Amino acid sequence: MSPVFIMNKDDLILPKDFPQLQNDTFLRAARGEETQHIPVWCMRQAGRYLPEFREFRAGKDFFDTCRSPEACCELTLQPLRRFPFDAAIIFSDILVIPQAMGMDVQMVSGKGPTFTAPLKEPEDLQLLQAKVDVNKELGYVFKAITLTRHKIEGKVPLIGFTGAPWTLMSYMIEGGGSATQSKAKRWLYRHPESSHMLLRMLTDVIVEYLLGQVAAGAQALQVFESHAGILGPVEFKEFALPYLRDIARRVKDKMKAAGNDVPMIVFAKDGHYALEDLSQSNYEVVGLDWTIDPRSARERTGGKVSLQGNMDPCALYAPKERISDIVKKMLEGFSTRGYIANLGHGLYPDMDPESVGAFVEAVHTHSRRMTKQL
Ligand code: 1CP
Repeated sequence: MSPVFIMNKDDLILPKDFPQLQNDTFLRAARGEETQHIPVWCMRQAGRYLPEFREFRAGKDFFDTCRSPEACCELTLQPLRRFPFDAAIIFSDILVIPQAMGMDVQMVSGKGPTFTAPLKEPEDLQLLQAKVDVNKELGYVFKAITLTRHKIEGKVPLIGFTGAPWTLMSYMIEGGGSATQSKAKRWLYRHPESSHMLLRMLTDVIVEYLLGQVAAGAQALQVFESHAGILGPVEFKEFALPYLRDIARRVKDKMKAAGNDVPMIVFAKDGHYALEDLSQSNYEVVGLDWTIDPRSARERTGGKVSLQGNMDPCALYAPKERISDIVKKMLEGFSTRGYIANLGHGLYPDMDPESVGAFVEAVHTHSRRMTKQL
């Protein structure tokens, strides 16, 4: 395993003595190497479907929790105590970046993330912090990653993450969740130059943020373009893809120079129209939502990348035996090499933890059988 380094303020590279990794299945699959079983994790595996999560979070402000390294570490570890996941994802949120750029975001119960003053006009960009000192503003995430890397005791790799520029831009303009994203899309059509300016600002912060996460101990990175589906192929090519590519290229260049090149995953939800482009964007892994057929995803990506996904999260409402059948079909569709099992999006709060256990077990059991047959 390659050693992990941390850069201090003067860019000196110091080794960090994390516990030895015991299960590298996820990292091997991300790089397209052979594995004895298919690795599995779930988006939102740290979440409200777990009673211990609800109990821990009760009465605490969401972003206060995000700012506490100890709380993030505990919430990241909770799902690992229950299920034999092959990777963990650091507990945090994509909206910490708009906060770092100076915007006020609150998590309102029953409503979700809410910006007190969303961006209204291009002039509002001047109110944003263009040069963000990520160590100062987001150092709490880096501390959470370093702490969790130690506390995870090398059981599985730890994934760091970020929101992608378009997805973050849409929240910053909409001021929260939205079905149509019409305020944000209005900018794309009415103010294309300012849109690009904002997307470039976000890209610069994201690159530094991801490098900081790797320096802190993240062993893989996932970029969430959760609002890809609201764009069409033309807008995606202009306002999302170039920034996703720029992020991967810049982060990869710097990681290689530092001798610690971790795999990167791009997850563009509902972006099936962009699958070919995404598979040629410098990411080792393309994450898929459930609207894509596994076999056609393999064909369209031409074996160039590993794939991750993509069971419909709602399939977890099915009886356990049915979950096992659905998983088996999915694994056969992707085949065992260069594949990481996951859901096509996050777990919902009303899901039964036992069904999540059945999902993980089905992936491990079926894939062990499949790899033995090869
Ligand atoms: O109080 C709570 O617990 C609120 C629920 C919750 C949780 C558990 C939110 C609010 N964020 C999170 C944690 C979170 N967010 C993680 C943790 C790690 C894990 O997955 O286990 C991650 C990776 C995210 C990323 C995130 N936040 C995304 C990208 C993934 C996706 O869902 O597409 C997005 C879009 C957000 C914004 C957000 N944060 C929370 C909510 C409810 C939302 C969506 C709001 C909306 O658009 O309606």
